[in-house]
Amino acid sequence: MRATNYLQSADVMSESASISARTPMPTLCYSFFAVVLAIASTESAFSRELPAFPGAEGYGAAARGGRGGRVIAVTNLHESGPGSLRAAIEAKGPRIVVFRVAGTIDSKGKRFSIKNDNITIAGQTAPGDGICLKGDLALNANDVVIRYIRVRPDPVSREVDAIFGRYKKNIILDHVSTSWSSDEVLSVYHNEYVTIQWCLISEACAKGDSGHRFGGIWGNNFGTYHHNLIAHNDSRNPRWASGCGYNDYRNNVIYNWGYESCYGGEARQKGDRRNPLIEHSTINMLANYYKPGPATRSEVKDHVAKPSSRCEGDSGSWHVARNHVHGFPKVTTDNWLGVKGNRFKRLTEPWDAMPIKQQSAEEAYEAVLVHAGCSFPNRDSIDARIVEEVRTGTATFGASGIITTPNDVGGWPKLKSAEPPADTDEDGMPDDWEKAHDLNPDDASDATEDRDDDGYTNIEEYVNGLVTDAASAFSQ
Ligand SMILES: [Ca+2]
Ligand SMILES: [Ca+2]
Ligand SMILES: [Ca+2]
Ligand SMILES: [Ca+2]
Repeated sequence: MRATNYLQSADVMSESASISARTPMPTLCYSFFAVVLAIASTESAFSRELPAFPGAEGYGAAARGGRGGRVIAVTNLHESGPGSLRAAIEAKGPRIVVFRVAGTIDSKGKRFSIKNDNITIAGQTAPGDGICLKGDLALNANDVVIRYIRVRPDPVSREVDAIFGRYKKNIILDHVSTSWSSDEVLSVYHNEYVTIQWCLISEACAKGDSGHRFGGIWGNNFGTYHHNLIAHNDSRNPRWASGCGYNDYRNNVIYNWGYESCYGGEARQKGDRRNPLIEHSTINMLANYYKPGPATRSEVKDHVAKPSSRCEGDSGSWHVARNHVHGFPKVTTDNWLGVKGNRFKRLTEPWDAMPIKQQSAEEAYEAVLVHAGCSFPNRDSIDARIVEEVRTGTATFGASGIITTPNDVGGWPKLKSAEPPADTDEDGMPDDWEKAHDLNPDDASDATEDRDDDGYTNIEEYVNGLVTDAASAFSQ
């Protein structure tokens, strides 16, 4: 099923084409149409059909991010001010954020909030050990592309989700590591056209001694979630939002949930503010890998999901198949045995979602453990430990892996910085890379040009080329 906004340009074009075919027109008018068609076609290729980056998959993949906008370099780790991440985030207009420094950026308890549309945050450009935000990040904008950062807030200051976003569209999160919230770790729901891929969602903390140690609320009308690792959270792994629309969840790894794996997915949201309302939840959960751990209560170890409804007619529609439930061969063979309760409608076939490069649950388990999270240039000690715990079926800290504060696991790891590559004209592309690609290291205007006319601007080619396309890595 294709989303309507992918089709707008095509619809306009076919309408124009049929008018021009039916109606004899003077040459001048025809040329005008040809130009309009050419522009419409370029616009379509540039903004909607081109993936945000090679390896971007699913409904958020067409997010434009900061393409064509200015390059803003983060040059220090300050909480705010010139050269800070906050200044880059709060800037207006399309922008591609690159990093000339690595380390932990302490927000001093003040939320990082993206309020202006069209931003790409290219964490993979950071030298050394890369970037960690010690603070929470809100996505209050459209066309957002975020790659290769860590978001680990201090949950003591107030109730926080590491990443939160609602009511927007065209968002893709790729290789982002999140942890240590006091509500959910990563909650992105009631948006449209969203992909969350190759992210690591772990170690929800508590507000005080008890409370919400939750993975996330997910569910966006046309949402894709694949190859994420969700580990060491009590529940909401994830919680599907009420009235979440069409969602496709594949090839994720879920480890060491506490008292519930996944639930939710009611048809309607109470007090829904969206217009038009979305009054269904239609959910595919395919080829995911469930591995209960030491914190997983015995009565929920075989739970793939426990769908919710609040009243008659409030059930969502679920298709659940080909998931592997570690230690439960019967549930692995017949996944419906792991879908608990009766508050759902069973879909015998998945809804027709945009395809991804799909693997079996067992293959996805291996790929996720290698690639998920902020794995370039290397994982930090938090993610490295969590991946090892998943692999060995263990937990090191807290109550069998369920923790209360970041102090339980040693807090924010030290991230080494390093000298960034020389970039004389400060356009985000290093001198050496520019020379190797016939660009001008003394002219910043070439960053937004497209030397090979493939739709990706030169600066995008530089930032995309730094990292492996994880999907291609396993499909070759
Ligand atoms: Ca929340
Ligand atoms: Ca340059
Ligand atoms: Ca240049
Ligand atoms: Ca190009």
